[in-house]
Amino acid sequence: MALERTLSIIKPDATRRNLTGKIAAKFEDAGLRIVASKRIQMTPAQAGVFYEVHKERPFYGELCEFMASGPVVVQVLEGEGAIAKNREVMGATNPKDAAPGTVRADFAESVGENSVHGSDAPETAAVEIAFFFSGLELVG
Ligand code: YYY
Ligand code: MG
Repeated sequence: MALERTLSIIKPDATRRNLTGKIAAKFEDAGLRIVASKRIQMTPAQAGVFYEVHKERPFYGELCEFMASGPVVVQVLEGEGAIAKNREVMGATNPKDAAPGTVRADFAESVGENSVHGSDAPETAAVEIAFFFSGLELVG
């Protein structure tokens, strides 16, 4: 398996409930290394650019408002097969379907406010990492 990097976002519902450390610990416990991390707050327009792939979906407006509703912690996670491993640690999009012990099973409030984002493929990981971080900010 290849050494990969993936983009993770700890979403506003989770930062609001002070869960940043508990969620980051799950990444580290799974063998993922946090090689970049920052806490920011997006505008709805910035969130709209990030989630542009979903712009035709009925939940797009709500999703952008939610992502801008409070601070988020954006992180780059590195490890063997990091993209799939992170998706495993996150659990299914809808917390009702998420496997026990995953971030979304333990912490997510609903399908919309589901605590974490994670890139879904090498191509999207590269685009999403570059959206938030410059090369100088990535320290392996
Ligand atoms: O990658 P992942 O976050 O697991 O799900 P996506 O299908 O990419 O959807 C992105 C984001 O949109 C999801 O995390 C919550 C929101 N969303 C929603 O509010 N309602 C849905 N039915 C599907 C997704
Ligand atoms: Mg997705």
